Amino acid sequence: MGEESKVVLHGMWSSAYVKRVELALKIKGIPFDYVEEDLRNKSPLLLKYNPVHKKVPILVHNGKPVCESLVILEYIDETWPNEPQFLPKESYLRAKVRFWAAYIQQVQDSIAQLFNANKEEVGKALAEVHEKLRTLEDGVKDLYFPEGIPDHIQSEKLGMLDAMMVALLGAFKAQDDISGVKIIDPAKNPPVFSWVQALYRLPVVKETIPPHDKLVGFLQYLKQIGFKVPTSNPVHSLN
Ligand SMILES: N[C@@H](CCC(=O)N[C@@H](CS)C(=O)NCC(=O)O)C(=O)O
Repeated sequence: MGEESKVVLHGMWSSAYVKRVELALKIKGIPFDYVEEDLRNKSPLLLKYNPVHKKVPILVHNGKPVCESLVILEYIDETWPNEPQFLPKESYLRAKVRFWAAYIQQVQDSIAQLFNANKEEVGKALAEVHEKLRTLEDGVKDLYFPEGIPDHIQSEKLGMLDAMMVALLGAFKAQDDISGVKIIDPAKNPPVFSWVQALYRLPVVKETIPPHDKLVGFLQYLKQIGFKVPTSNPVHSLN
């Protein structure tokens, strides 16, 4: 790859936001270098490339940084228009996918709240997550799965919502072990459960998700030190 098409991803191994970008690059077949950042000791490059939020992921393309995971996904789709297209061509459908991508982000925030909740709050927080997942199921059914959720999803057909789901539920699957609650419950959200299962069967997804035991250990450590899992609301972020 020539210097003129150099892609570098600055990330952190357990970050769901980073994972969705990593997955998008792999699905599109874009070669990239990866730089692991220590978020407790941010590198001068991280601060230079993302002086506003000082967060990862950051995609650096030919020396130019792009920040914010959803913005990065769209940038990738526009810059490398090969299949799969993450967003549909038709503008109304694009708007709908963007809407539900933002909604999945909100679900992710609710799941983070669940991890942060104390024993008394957990039941209510979990019910809220399941309710939001039901809303998501209803919303994406016609758009994404007019014929129902298939057992098998091809990686050449993955879209933006798949990337969001993998990152959201993949990383947080380990939270079931920490919070002692079932976030993706086949009894409560059968379509979401099937969707995630189908995504997990893809080798590209398997190789992107952090190792389960490592993630569980990391989340346990964070819980011990009273760390609040970041949400897209800056109030709850690592700072
Ligand atoms: N809205 C951002 C959120 C990114 C984010 O919260 N990244 C976390 C890692 S999971 C981070 O870099 N935290 C560092 C900090 O908050 O200082 C996105 O979608 O990219």
